[in-house]
Amino acid sequence: ISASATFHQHSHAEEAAMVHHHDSAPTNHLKLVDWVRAQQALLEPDNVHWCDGSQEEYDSLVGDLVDKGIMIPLDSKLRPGSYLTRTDPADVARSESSTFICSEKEIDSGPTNNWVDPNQMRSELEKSFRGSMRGRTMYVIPFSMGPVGSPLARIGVQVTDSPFVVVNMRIMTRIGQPVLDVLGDDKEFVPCVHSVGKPLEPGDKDSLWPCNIPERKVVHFPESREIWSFGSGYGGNSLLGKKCLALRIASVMARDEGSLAEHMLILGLTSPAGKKYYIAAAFPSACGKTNLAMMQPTLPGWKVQVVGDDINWMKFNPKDSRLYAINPEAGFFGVAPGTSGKTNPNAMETIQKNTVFTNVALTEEGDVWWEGMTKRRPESKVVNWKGEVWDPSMGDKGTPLAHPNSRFTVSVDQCPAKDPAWDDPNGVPISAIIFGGRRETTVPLVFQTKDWNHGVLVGATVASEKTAAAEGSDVGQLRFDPFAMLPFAGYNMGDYFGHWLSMPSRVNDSSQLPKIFHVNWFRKDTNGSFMWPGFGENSRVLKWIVDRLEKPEDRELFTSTPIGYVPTASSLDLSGIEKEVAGGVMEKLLKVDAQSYLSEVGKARDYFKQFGDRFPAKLTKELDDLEDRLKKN
Ligand code: GTP
Ligand code: SPV
Ligand code: MN
Repeated sequence: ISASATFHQHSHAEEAAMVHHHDSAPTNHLKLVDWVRAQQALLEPDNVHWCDGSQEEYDSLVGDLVDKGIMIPLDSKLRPGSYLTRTDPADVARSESSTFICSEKEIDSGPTNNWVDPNQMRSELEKSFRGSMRGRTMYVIPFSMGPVGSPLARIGVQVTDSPFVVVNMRIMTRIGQPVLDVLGDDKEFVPCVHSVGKPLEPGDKDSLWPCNIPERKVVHFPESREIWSFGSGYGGNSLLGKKCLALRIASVMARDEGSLAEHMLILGLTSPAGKKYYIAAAFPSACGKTNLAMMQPTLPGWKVQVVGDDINWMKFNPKDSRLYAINPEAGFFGVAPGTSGKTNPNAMETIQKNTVFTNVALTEEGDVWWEGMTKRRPESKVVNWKGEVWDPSMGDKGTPLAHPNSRFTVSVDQCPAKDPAWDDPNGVPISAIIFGGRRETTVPLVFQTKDWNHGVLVGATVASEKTAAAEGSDVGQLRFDPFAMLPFAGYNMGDYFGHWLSMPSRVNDSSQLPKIFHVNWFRKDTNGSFMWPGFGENSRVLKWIVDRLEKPEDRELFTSTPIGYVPTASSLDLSGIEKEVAGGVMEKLLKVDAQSYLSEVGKARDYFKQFGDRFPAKLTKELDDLEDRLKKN
């Protein structure tokens, strides 16, 4: 770790305090021990607790949180080992406006990230963090992103003053002693500092969800590979292994190493003939990754198994030129609303026990409820996500009982559809990459790109209607979200496009490159209803993708259009849903309207201007070629 990991110079009094604080660190890693001591001196916690990751430790933390009323136990028969937590109503989603990439040069953070000069940011952090853990315990969480000891895994160490964060980190990542063992005496780790930002002075009463919204900031130093998060306890802002390390910092590491760190699910797809394919897919937040990764296909004979539902690290193997992927996480932090036995039965089974729910509603029976879990609201009293009682006589009024970004935290291990190779330390070979977003109009159900570079253009032009996964009043508005990485790329997005374009030059046999597709489950009709049934029915699209992989020469399967290869009406297996998509629905879902697409090209051109000379010329050429094809159409 660079010296900058400890921006704080110790005073004599603090040095003395450190000597007296002879906490027994369960490691001989001197840099780690030093770093923890430095954080202790800065943050001034009452105690330091090194997490061993054991069940006893988990149970004891949960016990305390239950005693304090922070975690509400659910009915032990209906939902054993499960809890509900309500956050502060102002701390319910990722806060993109307070997320920073503090590279040494502003240009390296790029136009799509917030940037503050690192020196200035360090002094702001110093002000916020100094003494911020007073009256609290500092937990030290060694964690591995990826199977412990895997050549593809990376290690982080997070200090936090939130026991709730420790509980969630234990579900979402691999933590504790086994990680310290791999770290040995001198292996590298990413230092992660998190504080809810609410020190307690003697006599202060703690709140159920301490946070500090006015001073909230989630800060990344890409060169020294550090993460500092202040003032929020919400998932993506506080579980620092997830978006902060596994995407923002890991994307920078991947750039430097020639690999990829992506906001993608990974699924294993088995055809009726028994052939298995691994597929990765990037959709923006709350646009269907968890649902696709856990899908129960409605097409007979097909099977989907989940490797990961949110983050994907990929690297080419020089031996076979194939792209191998691991899921760096060990849990799901999934969107609750819309999850039901009909839409996602595998998720429903996964969250039957040992699950932490955040900001969902609580029923009279002591179970959870959210919009879309059942067709109608419960027949009896419910406590909504804010802790207010609602009863059926009060009617619907359009205010949801669960927050639209309410979530469940649960381990992958509990998922009945987990892939046998989900935690294979060597990863799984990817055959296809899918991009997608929420698009009411214009974008067809599915198309295949012409080649890798065209695929990169399609990734770079992903646009999606905003969801509740990020704060803001602009839910539903269309925004560009390149590669679904807009909030997660840790460096200049123009360079990121260039990195993707460089992939073919990294393999000996470019015929092994994954094929690139784009999907859209979210087309709407004039009444505002979804035109495509989605969820398990998306297996029909996966089948077409496999057909394209297996029979690239089969002319019956596709029409060549300016935007790429679109299925012919007869090449999609619609058996059983013919009625649902009758009356011209399929024609609309598969139509490529050159005029609408030309307007997309214009918007993309404007959007790309901000990248200036960091924008790859190859991608400009791809865009020009697309425009030519559309004009000739
Ligand atoms: P993050 O965890 O935020 O990255 O989200 P995600 O991409 O994993 O999205 P998720 O699968 O949780 O889905 C988000 C919302 O979209 C849920 O309310 C789903 O019910 C809904 N959804 C997912 N797939 C489909 C689909 O095929 N059709 C429709 N209409 N809705 C879908
Ligand atoms: C997302 O917003 O893409 C999530 C949830 O997966 S969070 O971990 O909060 O970022
Ligand atoms: Mn996500």
